[in-house]
Amino acid sequence: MKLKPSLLMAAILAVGPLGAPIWAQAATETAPNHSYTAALQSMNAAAIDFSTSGNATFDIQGDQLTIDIKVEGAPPNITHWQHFHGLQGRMAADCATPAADINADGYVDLIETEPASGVTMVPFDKMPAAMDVAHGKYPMASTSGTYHYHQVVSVKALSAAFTKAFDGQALDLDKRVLLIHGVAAETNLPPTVQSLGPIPAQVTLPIACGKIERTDR
Ligand SMILES: [Cu+2]
Repeated sequence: MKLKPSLLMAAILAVGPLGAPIWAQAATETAPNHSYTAALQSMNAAAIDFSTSGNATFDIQGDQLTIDIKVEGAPPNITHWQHFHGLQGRMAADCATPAADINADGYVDLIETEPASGVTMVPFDKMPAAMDVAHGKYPMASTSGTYHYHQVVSVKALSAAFTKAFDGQALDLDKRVLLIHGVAAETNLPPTVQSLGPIPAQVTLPIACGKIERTDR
Protein backbone atom coordinates (compact mmCIF):
# COMPACT_ATOMS: atom_id res chain seq x y z
CA MET A 1 0.00 0.00 0.00
CA LYS A 2 1.20 3.48 -0.84
CA LEU A 3 1.04 6.21 1.80
CA LYS A 4 -0.35 9.53 0.61
CA PRO A 5 2.29 12.31 0.86
CA SER A 6 -0.06 14.36 3.06
CA LEU A 7 -0.41 11.46 5.54
CA LEU A 8 3.35 10.93 5.61
CA MET A 9 3.85 14.62 6.40
CA ALA A 10 1.32 14.42 9.21
CA ALA A 11 3.16 11.41 10.65
CA ILE A 12 6.49 13.30 10.62
CA LEU A 13 4.91 16.32 12.30
CA ALA A 14 3.39 14.11 14.99
CA VAL A 15 6.81 12.60 15.81
CA GLY A 16 8.49 16.01 16.05
CA PRO A 17 7.04 17.27 19.35
CA LEU A 18 7.42 13.82 20.90
CA GLY A 19 11.06 13.58 19.79
CA ALA A 20 12.07 16.91 21.29
CA PRO A 21 11.61 16.09 24.99
CA ILE A 22 13.61 12.87 24.57
CA TRP A 23 16.54 14.83 23.15
CA ALA A 24 16.23 17.50 25.84
CA GLN A 25 16.15 14.85 28.55
CA ALA A 26 19.33 13.23 27.25
CA ALA A 27 21.10 16.60 27.22
CA THR A 28 20.00 17.26 30.80
CA GLU A 29 21.33 13.91 31.92
CA THR A 30 24.80 14.43 30.46
CA ALA A 31 25.17 18.03 31.66
CA PRO A 32 22.91 18.90 34.59
CA ASN A 33 22.87 22.56 35.64
CA HIS A 34 24.58 23.04 38.97
CA SER A 35 26.27 25.82 40.86
CA TYR A 36 29.03 25.65 43.41
CA THR A 37 30.90 28.09 45.64
CA ALA A 38 34.10 28.08 47.62
CA ALA A 39 34.99 30.52 50.40
CA LEU A 40 38.75 30.96 50.44
CA GLN A 41 40.48 30.98 53.83
CA SER A 42 44.11 32.00 54.22
CA MET A 43 46.86 29.43 54.63
CA ASN A 44 50.34 30.12 56.02
CA ALA A 45 49.28 33.71 56.72
CA ALA A 46 51.45 34.22 59.80
CA ALA A 47 54.52 32.69 58.18
CA ILE A 48 54.35 34.69 54.94
CA ASP A 49 52.74 37.87 56.35
CA PHE A 50 49.93 37.85 53.77
CA SER A 51 46.38 36.91 54.65
CA THR A 52 44.78 35.78 51.40
CA SER A 53 41.01 35.50 51.14
CA GLY A 54 38.32 35.50 48.51
CA ASN A 55 35.56 33.48 46.97
CA ALA A 56 34.84 31.45 43.90
CA THR A 57 31.80 30.36 41.96
CA PHE A 58 31.47 27.50 39.49
CA ASP A 59 28.33 27.58 37.41
CA ILE A 60 27.35 24.78 35.04
CA GLN A 61 24.71 25.61 32.42
CA GLY A 62 24.46 22.94 29.76
CA ASP A 63 27.96 22.46 28.38
CA GLN A 64 29.32 25.69 29.87
CA LEU A 65 31.23 25.81 33.12
CA THR A 66 31.74 29.43 34.14
CA ILE A 67 34.45 29.91 36.73
CA ASP A 68 34.95 33.12 38.73
CA ILE A 69 37.65 33.35 41.36
CA LYS A 70 38.08 36.62 43.26
CA VAL A 71 41.11 36.94 45.49
CA GLU A 72 42.42 39.63 47.80
CA GLY A 73 45.32 40.00 50.20
CA ALA A 74 47.60 37.82 48.06
CA PRO A 75 51.28 38.54 47.52
CA PRO A 76 51.15 41.30 44.86
CA ASN A 77 52.59 41.51 41.34
CA ILE A 78 53.19 37.78 40.89
CA THR A 79 51.22 35.04 39.15
CA HIS A 80 49.36 32.65 41.40
CA TRP A 81 48.98 29.01 40.55
CA GLN A 82 45.44 27.85 41.34
CA HIS A 83 43.81 24.48 40.91
CA PHE A 84 41.22 22.23 42.28
CA HIS A 85 42.80 19.43 44.24
CA GLY A 86 41.11 16.19 45.16
CA LEU A 87 41.36 12.68 46.50
CA GLN A 88 41.07 9.58 44.37
CA GLY A 89 38.12 7.21 44.70
CA ARG A 90 35.18 9.59 45.15
CA MET A 91 36.20 10.66 48.65
CA ALA A 92 35.63 14.28 49.60
CA ALA A 93 38.74 16.43 49.98
CA ASP A 94 39.08 19.09 52.65
CA CYS A 95 41.39 22.00 53.34
CA ALA A 96 44.49 21.21 55.36
CA THR A 97 44.63 22.73 58.86
CA PRO A 98 47.78 24.04 60.60
CA ALA A 99 48.05 20.54 62.16
CA ALA A 100 49.06 19.28 58.70
CA ASP A 101 52.53 20.80 59.28
CA ILE A 102 54.00 17.44 60.21
CA ASN A 103 57.64 18.52 60.00
CA ALA A 104 56.81 21.50 62.27
CA ASP A 105 58.73 24.04 60.18
CA GLY A 106 55.92 26.57 60.50
CA TYR A 107 54.61 26.07 56.95
CA VAL A 108 51.90 23.81 55.57
CA ASP A 109 53.54 23.07 52.23
CA LEU A 110 51.98 21.51 49.14
CA ILE A 111 53.06 17.97 50.04
CA GLU A 112 51.67 18.33 53.56
CA THR A 113 48.22 19.23 52.14
CA GLU A 114 47.96 15.88 50.34
CA PRO A 115 46.39 13.70 53.09
CA ALA A 116 43.47 16.16 53.43
CA SER A 117 43.29 17.78 50.01
CA GLY A 118 44.64 15.11 47.67
CA VAL A 119 46.59 15.89 44.53
CA THR A 120 46.67 18.71 41.99
CA MET A 121 43.93 18.04 39.47
CA VAL A 122 42.65 20.87 37.24
CA PRO A 123 44.48 24.18 36.71
CA PHE A 124 42.50 27.40 36.67
CA ASP A 125 44.66 28.98 34.01
CA LYS A 126 43.90 30.18 30.47
CA MET A 127 43.04 26.64 29.29
CA PRO A 128 41.81 24.40 32.12
CA ALA A 129 40.84 21.57 29.75
CA ALA A 130 44.44 21.35 28.51
CA MET A 131 45.27 20.30 32.09
CA ASP A 132 48.86 21.50 31.79
CA VAL A 133 49.50 22.29 35.44
CA ALA A 134 53.18 23.19 35.10
CA HIS A 135 52.98 25.37 31.97
CA GLY A 136 49.58 27.03 32.31
CA LYS A 137 49.11 30.79 32.18
CA TYR A 138 47.86 31.72 35.64
CA PRO A 139 46.42 35.05 36.84
CA MET A 140 48.63 37.79 38.22
CA ALA A 141 47.79 39.72 41.37
CA SER A 142 47.62 43.51 41.21
CA THR A 143 49.93 45.78 43.20
CA SER A 144 47.30 45.62 45.96
CA GLY A 145 47.20 41.81 45.91
CA THR A 146 43.86 41.33 44.17
CA TYR A 147 42.78 39.51 41.05
CA HIS A 148 39.65 38.29 39.36
CA TYR A 149 39.92 35.13 37.27
CA HIS A 150 37.05 34.50 34.86
CA GLN A 151 36.93 31.60 32.45
CA VAL A 152 34.28 29.67 30.54
CA VAL A 153 35.09 26.03 29.81
CA SER A 154 33.30 23.28 27.91
CA VAL A 155 32.12 20.71 30.46
CA LYS A 156 32.46 17.96 27.85
CA ALA A 157 36.06 18.88 27.00
CA LEU A 158 37.07 19.25 30.65
CA SER A 159 35.33 16.04 31.74
CA ALA A 160 36.94 14.09 28.88
CA ALA A 161 40.44 15.35 29.76
CA PHE A 162 39.83 14.77 33.47
CA THR A 163 38.49 11.24 33.06
CA LYS A 164 41.53 10.38 30.92
CA ALA A 165 44.03 11.82 33.41
CA PHE A 166 42.35 10.46 36.54
CA ASP A 167 41.43 6.93 35.71
CA GLY A 168 37.78 7.28 34.81
CA GLN A 169 36.85 9.62 37.66
CA ALA A 170 34.14 12.27 37.26
CA LEU A 171 34.79 15.96 37.94
CA ASP A 172 32.75 15.74 41.17
CA LEU A 173 33.33 19.43 41.96
CA ASP A 174 31.65 19.13 45.36
CA LYS A 175 34.34 16.69 46.47
CA ARG A 176 37.21 19.07 45.62
CA VAL A 177 39.02 21.99 47.19
CA LEU A 178 40.25 25.16 45.50
CA LEU A 179 43.87 25.96 46.35
CA ILE A 180 45.67 29.23 45.65
CA HIS A 181 49.47 29.17 45.67
CA GLY A 182 52.50 31.38 45.48
CA VAL A 183 54.75 33.84 47.22
CA ALA A 184 57.35 36.08 45.58
CA ALA A 185 60.39 34.27 44.16
CA GLU A 186 62.73 36.11 46.54
CA THR A 187 60.79 34.96 49.64
CA ASN A 188 63.06 33.17 52.06
CA LEU A 189 61.68 29.73 52.83
CA PRO A 190 63.39 27.07 54.94
CA PRO A 191 64.68 24.11 52.90
CA THR A 192 62.18 21.89 54.72
CA VAL A 193 59.33 23.47 52.73
CA GLN A 194 58.59 20.80 50.13
CA SER A 195 57.35 21.25 46.60
CA LEU A 196 56.55 19.25 43.48
CA GLY A 197 59.69 17.99 41.74
CA PRO A 198 61.87 20.83 40.46
CA ILE A 199 59.20 23.52 40.94
CA PRO A 200 60.36 26.11 43.51
CA ALA A 201 58.47 25.96 46.83
CA GLN A 202 57.73 29.68 46.42
CA VAL A 203 55.51 28.80 43.42
CA THR A 204 53.56 25.99 45.07
CA LEU A 205 53.28 27.18 48.70
CA PRO A 206 49.53 27.22 49.50
CA ILE A 207 48.26 30.67 50.47
CA ALA A 208 44.49 30.02 50.52
CA CYS A 209 42.06 27.13 50.36
CA GLY A 210 38.31 26.73 50.01
CA LYS A 211 36.12 23.64 50.00
CA ILE A 212 33.90 23.59 46.92
CA GLU A 213 30.25 23.17 47.86
CA ARG A 214 27.15 22.73 45.75
CA THR A 215 24.64 25.53 46.26
CA ASP A 216 21.70 24.66 44.01
CA ARG A 217 19.88 22.44 46.46
CU1 LIG B 1 47.12 23.66 43.39
